[in-house]
Amino acid sequence: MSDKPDYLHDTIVAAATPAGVGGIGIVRISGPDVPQIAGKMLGGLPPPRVASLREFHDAAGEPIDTGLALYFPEPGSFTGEPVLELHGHGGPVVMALLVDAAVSLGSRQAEPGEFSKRAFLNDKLDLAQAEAIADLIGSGTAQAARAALRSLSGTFSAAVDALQEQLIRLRAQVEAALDFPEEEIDFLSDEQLVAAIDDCHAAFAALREGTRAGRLLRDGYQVVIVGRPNVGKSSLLNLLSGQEAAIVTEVAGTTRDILREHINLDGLLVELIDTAGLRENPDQIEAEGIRRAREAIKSADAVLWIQDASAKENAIEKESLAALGEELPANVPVITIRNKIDLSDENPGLQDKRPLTLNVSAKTGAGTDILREQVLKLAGHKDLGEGAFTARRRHSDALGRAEAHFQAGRKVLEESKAGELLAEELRLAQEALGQITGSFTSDDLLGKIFSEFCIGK
Ligand SMILES: Nc1nc2c(ncn2[C@@H]2O[C@H](COP(=O)(O)OP(=O)(O)OP(=O)(O)O)[C@@H](O)[C@H]2O)c(=O)[nH]1
Ligand SMILES: [Mg+2]
Repeated sequence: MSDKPDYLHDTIVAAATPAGVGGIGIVRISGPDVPQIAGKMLGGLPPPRVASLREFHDAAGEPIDTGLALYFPEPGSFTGEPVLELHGHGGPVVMALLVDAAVSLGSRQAEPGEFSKRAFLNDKLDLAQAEAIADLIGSGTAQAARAALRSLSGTFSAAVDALQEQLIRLRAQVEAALDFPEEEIDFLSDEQLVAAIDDCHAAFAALREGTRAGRLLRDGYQVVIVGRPNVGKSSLLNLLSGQEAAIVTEVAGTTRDILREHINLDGLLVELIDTAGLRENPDQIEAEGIRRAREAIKSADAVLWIQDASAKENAIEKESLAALGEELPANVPVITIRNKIDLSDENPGLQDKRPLTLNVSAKTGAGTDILREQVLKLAGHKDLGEGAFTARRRHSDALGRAEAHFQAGRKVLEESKAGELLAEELRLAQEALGQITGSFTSDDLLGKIFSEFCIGK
């Protein structure tokens, strides 16, 4: 009897290429029944890791297609199990017939992410690496793709493991001292221990920063454009995205729904969100648009508050700015944009004012380079060069929990010299950190992570 979970004893199949029509479509089969299925569908197992031209048959022996068959024996395959890939002609019917044939010969349809999950369960990848596969496939910029590839090759996991090692050594030091309870231990006079704590502190900070940057690369930066009607919100969106994405007219209340455009700012993926102008007494449709604008603000990373520089300082505008200010989540940065300076005849650029204020013209483009720079600055986006990796919210949350335990342990040591409590907090920190790479995980967590993958991954 093997100690593998039951679901690793069956064989799974799915199309690995997207649904639709293409020159080639690939069906992937993984599990112990691969040799037997290959016997029926191909007349025998092809030689390992060599492309072999074969006729593909269904369970009744009828030909379905002719193509290349690739066989990867265990454990040197992606999943760690015997894997067979059938490269046929890329049509949806051909793919469905191949999958059906494999199913009637004893395999079952794979669940979303199940190939990657098996790779994880068979120790071919850790959890952060498995997630990086999905991130590489879904990456929105070339930088994000390179960073995801680094996560996939283990750069991020290695940084997590290194911190994990540091925590283990520190805990061993503390526990070794606790083994002599008859002596009064003054941990804080132990220079080595204090230095080890400081090192862990610095390592947490470095990993936190790397993870933050990694999330930015993966998830991008969300910027919401808000303001009163007709101030030029949609014009600015069009200018920044380089296309006529939003309708622009001189009618106040043109935009009624939320419009999203992705732009690439020096490698940073930015999602620009244009919204309905905020005003009093809107009609029913506008009111819904305004409600959506307020929703968008809640989850934004930054807000561009647009004003019309050519309009007279107006009391309503001042009031609504104050009202909006109240509504903004405290930690969302706002740039005030004074638009239409071509009409007011002012100079473009940053104004000596708080909050951050910028003069632009969406018509002439004046000042918009500085706007791009400011958004990059707010996002804290730097070219991270060769070190960057991608990370997810799940990772930064786990890292945050680990750091909180570490800091709590540090505090009890400083305040009450309680070595036992430090050791316990370090154990909890280790456990939280282990959730990133999957050395500590529950079935629920695995189910949740892999269910977000597509079928066939
Ligand atoms: N002269 C000048 N006109 C501008 C500028 N920006 C926008 N406009 C004009 O202002 C009018 C309103 O622009 P929009 O981009 O539709 O404004 P909006 O804020 O999206 O308006 P709503 O969707 O109605 O809330 C249009 O006639 C634009 O051509 C600018 O910088 N200079
Ligand atoms: Mg608009």
